[in-house]
Amino acid sequence: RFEGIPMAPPDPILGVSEAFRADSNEVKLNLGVGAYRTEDLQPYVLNVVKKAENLMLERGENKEYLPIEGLAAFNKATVELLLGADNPVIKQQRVATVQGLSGTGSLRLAAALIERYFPGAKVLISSPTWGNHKNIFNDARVPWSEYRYYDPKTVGLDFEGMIEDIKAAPEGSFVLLHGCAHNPTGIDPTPEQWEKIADVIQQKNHIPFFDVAYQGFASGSLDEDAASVRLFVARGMEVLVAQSYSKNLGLYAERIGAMNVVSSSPEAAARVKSQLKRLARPMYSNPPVHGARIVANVVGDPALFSEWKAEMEMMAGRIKNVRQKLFDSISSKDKSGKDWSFILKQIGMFSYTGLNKNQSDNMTNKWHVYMTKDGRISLAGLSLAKCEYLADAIIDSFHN
Ligand code: PLP
Ligand code: TYF
Repeated sequence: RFEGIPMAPPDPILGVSEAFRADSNEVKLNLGVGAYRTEDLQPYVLNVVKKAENLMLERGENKEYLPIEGLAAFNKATVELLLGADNPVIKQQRVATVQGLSGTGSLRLAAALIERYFPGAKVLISSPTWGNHKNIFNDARVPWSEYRYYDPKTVGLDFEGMIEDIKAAPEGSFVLLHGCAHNPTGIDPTPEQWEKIADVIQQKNHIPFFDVAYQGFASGSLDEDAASVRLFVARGMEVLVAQSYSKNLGLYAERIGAMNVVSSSPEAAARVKSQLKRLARPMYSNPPVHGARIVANVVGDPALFSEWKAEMEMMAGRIKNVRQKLFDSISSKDKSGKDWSFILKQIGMFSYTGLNKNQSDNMTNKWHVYMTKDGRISLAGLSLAKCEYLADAIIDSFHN
């Protein structure tokens, strides 16, 4: 009976927003969830999204069910955006693409595929990683273990550790990689390091599994941010790629993304696609249409597409500006001699501050700065005007 069901713990990231809403102090700052805000700290709907929605209204598009695999125009646009329109694997029909329920749903679908067709295979995930990765594989009953990624001593990548752990994993494991703007650390491998990662993955017959949640948000360039994925695909490898449009098109609540499986032949791709559809059907039957149409319209229209790129650069640029201002504020205020340059080295939406749990608690309890307990702050939720205040809070908490 229901009386026996225990209370579930809150989500470590989305739970932060709940705590933020409950705080009545005016100085409060929500740096928990990775969601873009304007300089006035308001949510932002991209102009290209509004334009695409107007077009859709004018056309009077209907609300009939989509096929299980999603909107054809979206699936074409999304794989071309990821791999480049002239990528040979697309022409060779070696990619199985299905629309998914954003990044999370797409990852979950791939996890179900792994559980069904690679029983016992392990997924290697970075330590640390986005909190939901472990939940996704746990719920899909896919075993996972961690590879070293972040080195607190250098506040950088533990590249040697990463390579050793990938080498030591059982042959044929799946290696989950963040395509760009690693969440939560903001630290990505260099192009040379990506080559070496691809080398060991190939040697060990592992399967690379990319999570691409920030294409266009790391460098401001869609192509540059997909370079890691394209490098693996260019080697002829089989690759899994989950995509999300939550961040780069600001479509968080529309739940739009895709799962792409680059296979060794068109026949294998067709079979994989049929199985992805079979897995989707009893879970959610077919995906929502609204976000898919927005993406298809924006990517499919040259004028909207270039406007989107400009808006993405604007968003990425605003985050870079607050990153610089935060660094300037902290370095001028802090007299301890601590090296804060890691703030500038990290990329994407987040800064991984190195604040421990107690220090993070001090940020929230004393300063009303809401953030995750791993020391991550979302710079997308920070304004230039609040950098000085945040610098005071961080310095106080560090030397606390
Ligand atoms: N993967 C990573 C690394 C993320 O940071 C996120 C959050 O944006 C996601 C996946 C999935 O988010 P969504 O389900 O909103 O696409
Ligand atoms: O890391 C983040 O903040 C984003 C948003 O269950 C997010 O990826 C956080 C938690 C979650 C889903 C999305």
